[in-house]
Amino acid sequence: MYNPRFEKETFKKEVKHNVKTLYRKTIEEATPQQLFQAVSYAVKEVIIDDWIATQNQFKKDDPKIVYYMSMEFLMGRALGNNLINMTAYKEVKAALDEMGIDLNAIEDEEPDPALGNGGLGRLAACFLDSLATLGYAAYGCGIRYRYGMFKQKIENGYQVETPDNWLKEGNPFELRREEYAKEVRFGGNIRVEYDDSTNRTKFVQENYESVLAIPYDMPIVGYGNHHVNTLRIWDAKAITDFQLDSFDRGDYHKAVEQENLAKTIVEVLYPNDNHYAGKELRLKQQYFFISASIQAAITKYKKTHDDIHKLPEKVIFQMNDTHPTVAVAELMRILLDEEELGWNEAWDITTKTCAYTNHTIMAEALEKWPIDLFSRLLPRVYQIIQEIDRRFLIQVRERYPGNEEKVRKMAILYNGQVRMAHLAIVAGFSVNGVARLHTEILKNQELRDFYEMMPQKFNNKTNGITQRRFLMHGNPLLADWVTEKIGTKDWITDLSLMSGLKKYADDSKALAEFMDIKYKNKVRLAEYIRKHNGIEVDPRSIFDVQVKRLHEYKRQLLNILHVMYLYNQIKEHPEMSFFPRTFIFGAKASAGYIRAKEIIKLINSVADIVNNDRSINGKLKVVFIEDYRVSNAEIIFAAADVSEQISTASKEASGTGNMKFMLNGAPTLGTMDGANVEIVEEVGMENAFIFGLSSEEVINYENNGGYHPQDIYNSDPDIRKVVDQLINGTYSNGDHEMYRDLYNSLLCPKDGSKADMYFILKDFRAYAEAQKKVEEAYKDKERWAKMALLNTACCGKFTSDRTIQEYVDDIWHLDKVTVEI
Ligand code: T68
Repeated sequence: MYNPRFEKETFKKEVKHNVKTLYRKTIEEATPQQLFQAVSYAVKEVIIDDWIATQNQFKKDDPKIVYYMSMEFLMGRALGNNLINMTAYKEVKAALDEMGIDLNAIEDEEPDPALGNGGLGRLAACFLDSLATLGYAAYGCGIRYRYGMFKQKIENGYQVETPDNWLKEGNPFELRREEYAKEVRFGGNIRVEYDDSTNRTKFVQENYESVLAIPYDMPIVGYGNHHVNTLRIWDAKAITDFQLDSFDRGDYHKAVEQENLAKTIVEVLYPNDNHYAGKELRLKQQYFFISASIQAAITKYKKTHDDIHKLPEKVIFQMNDTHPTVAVAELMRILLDEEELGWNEAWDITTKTCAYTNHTIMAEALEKWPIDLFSRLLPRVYQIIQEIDRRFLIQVRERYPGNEEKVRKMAILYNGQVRMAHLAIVAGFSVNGVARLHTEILKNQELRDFYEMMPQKFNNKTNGITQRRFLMHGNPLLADWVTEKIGTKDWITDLSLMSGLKKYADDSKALAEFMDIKYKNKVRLAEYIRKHNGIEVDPRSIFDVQVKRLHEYKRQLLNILHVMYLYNQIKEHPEMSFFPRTFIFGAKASAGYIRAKEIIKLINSVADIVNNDRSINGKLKVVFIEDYRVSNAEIIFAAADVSEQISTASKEASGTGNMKFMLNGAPTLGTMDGANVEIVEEVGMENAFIFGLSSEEVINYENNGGYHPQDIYNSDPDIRKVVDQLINGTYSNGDHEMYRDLYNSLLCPKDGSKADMYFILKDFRAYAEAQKKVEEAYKDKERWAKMALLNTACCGKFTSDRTIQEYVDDIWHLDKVTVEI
């Protein structure tokens, strides 16, 4: 047993006790939410012991620590995951059963912490899980947003956003740690002082506004090893007036201003994925959590080490995209102004401590802050960036004498902007992409100049996902079956063992069992859909699933246009053989992304018409799952037959949903993009459905001004019919304007962009053919079962345990910690 406190009678007592002391109630009287809280506090009690033990072990071993700096952590619910990782899920479920409490129902009471948009935030969460499981010392550093990712409602087919007040009932797993608060300063001016006694120039920030950053710690429980790391997310509080400079004391105006700053700074997560909006408050958020986190890391380091020069031996700051990149300048500021080091010493330390991960090549996602805004908000940090840039450009000119074009292309400060990616590359010792193809594109296209000048910095770390959440928790039936078949539970921490399933690829009995589990999971999803959408879907139909953020490059539009095409085919040829299909979508659109919202409306309009057309005998169903998020994702992956990964080649850096589908036995229908390339390499071309332009072809077209979608429209009547249906009222109650913008985007955009930028019509036929192959394959039950099983069997590479081990080996060089209990 993991911990005697999970022993049935002990645990039951604990829960009863909590219900009594927290709510003055009995188990029978408590509401489900109260039961969730009481159970969670009982679990937290156990976690805390391990948490303390882990910290004590750190004190003894003094391991190198990675600080994973991220604006986003899309954690998902904690209760079930913590129980899984403490290997106590089944015991606790049984104990609660005896009390008449259903653990699953209790889990559903937990708000789904959604402090992230999509892949980038969820990757951070998977990484924390793997770091703790592998026994490395790590902190996640982020922001405790009062409101996470908005809740999505669909009203009349349109997305409506409502606030995600996730802290409403209190978060039982967090600890507020007021005593570790740090001050963060914004604005004002820098006074330069010369100190004769030390011969040093001092830079003093004055007339600034400041806030107090208060950390909240959440435990990150490793699997079965008593290792508990910390996710530290910062809240903001006004600095009360007695802490103001004497000059400002009693300045009412200033006091109110600081209250407001504190309140707004952590108010809400920006709901844009792969898009840079350039909002001042966003930059404040970035500096706020970075300054607090770096200060805290330095304080912690100095407690037990007296030589700041050796910081790189004990500390790594990994920057999750450019959002935390201000970290390099903040670290320089602390080393220069507070530790009083010289520039070269400070630069040496910084460039050995900071590393950068790139997650996108989409131009619109690149962070370029206007210099006037940046220098006004962060005057000292800006000065430091100027100096970094000045020194860097000297090197560029040395390397490329007379090549001012290079200087312009590579400068950090250019054209009135601070290019955050350039800063991250110049100051980081490592620059990594998130899938092999993505890293190659970075090296050969987007970051070519930097790669040429500093090739040693560039490396690839193909993303991964945690099997603890996405198989054990999300798909317990399959998890147990895998354990039985390969005869060990060790896949939980060594996913390469999944290859032990390969020997069942031709075993009819095993295949039938595998498909029976899939069927049960489809029934579970069908029930979810009936409850939440009021739509009946047939679990015997093919569940064809595309769940991810809504973005033009991810091409949900291609998917729904193809559904429209299939519907036309069925109507025109009622006699044609057609295997029943359920197309399932789930996607949030950024609140301001109009075209993405039009696509959601279109999907729902098509669903309305198709689902209510009795004449097609339910052959085709379309479902848009409202409020796609981590908790329902677990149910969706488990139930999928087909994994739609159909981004325009070169655009999806990696994708991680693709890996979750694969793990759960859903073959990929996709383009050769991101990690799809590596998925196919693992599972074999014959066990996936690959179609469409290659990334080279796409890049080629792009470099030559695009292509002519009109030609396809003119020559292919099926495609023309579908495209015309966007503006002939078929899906809009006769309204010809509702989808005009989507129609225009394909043929003749009004905003000056290229027609069909994402090659939807270009790839349409290839997609339709690949879909036809899916149907053929599915009709052959054994063949399909074999494909599905082989996907699960070949997914070993895509665990985040492997990814983290690669980061450790190549970039972080952390020490393993064994927590002694
Ligand atoms: C995703 N990026 C990539 N960005 O699109 C995906 N962006 O291919 C990759 O698998 C994943 O990162 C993990 O590497 C994002 O999710 C954002 O969410 C984002 C958020 C704010 C600003 C820009």
